[in-house]
Amino acid sequence: MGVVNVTPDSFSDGGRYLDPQAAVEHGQLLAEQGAQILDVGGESTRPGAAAVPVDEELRRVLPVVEGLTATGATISIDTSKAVVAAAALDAGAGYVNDVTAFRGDPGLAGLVAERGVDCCVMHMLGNPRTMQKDPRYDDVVSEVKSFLEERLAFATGEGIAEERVWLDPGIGFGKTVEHNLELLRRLDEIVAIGRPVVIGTSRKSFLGKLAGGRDEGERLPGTIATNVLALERGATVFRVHDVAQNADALAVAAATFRLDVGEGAR
Ligand code: HH2
Repeated sequence: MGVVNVTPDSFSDGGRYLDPQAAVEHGQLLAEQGAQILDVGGESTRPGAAAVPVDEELRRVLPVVEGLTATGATISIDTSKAVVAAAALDAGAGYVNDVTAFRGDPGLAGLVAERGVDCCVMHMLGNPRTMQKDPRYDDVVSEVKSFLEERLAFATGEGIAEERVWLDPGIGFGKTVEHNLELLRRLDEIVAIGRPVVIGTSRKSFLGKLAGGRDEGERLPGTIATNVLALERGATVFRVHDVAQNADALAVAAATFRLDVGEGAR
């Protein structure tokens, strides 16, 4: 899954693809590099990010969803708003990625059910404005697992077919460095829920801290290390900014583990 951030303030590439044409070209490049899904988002979720009004989010993402759909790409819309998701699905998106796991907008789960599309529900402690302020768990893995099981039950209760739901432990969303590492170390426990697991470590700050203080552009080696470990523990979707390098690393790792990484992977 390649990240296409149409935002001025995303933590690692804010402002680079705010122009729709630049975002479409970037998405096309990621698809050529091996991304099977392009995750288009118009609202940053970085700690402390400002909320984006619906009209502005629509203005950012719709031309990009339309432009990338025209190239034949599979599009995921990274939003928590039902109005934005509905417009993106109308414009050709086929997948909804909601970092609030259907807690942000009461209409979103029903929309996903009605349209019969795939969705990703992610764990987050609190909200982006508060989540990194002293997050605490008794056992981060069992608490994230219980949350995802509860959200899966909620989604199916809203009429979404279970086979349409993917799960994401939400690396960096209300987690310390040690919480992120524990989730990666014991990712098999999340995989055991029985749904595909999405993992999003790409360029995140814990990788910079662990490598002695690397900034966003220098976190690719750490990203690859975590993705290879997550693959070995059963993750199947890797949300990344640097598709070419992650795809190569995952292809080699998958061949070594004798895993089938699916059609389109090199
Ligand atoms: N991480 C980000 C955004 N959306 N969705 C899922 N399912 N999993 C993630 O880990 C995830 C996500 C944050 O990364 P990015 O989009 O690059 O940054 P920003 O939120 O600042 O735009």
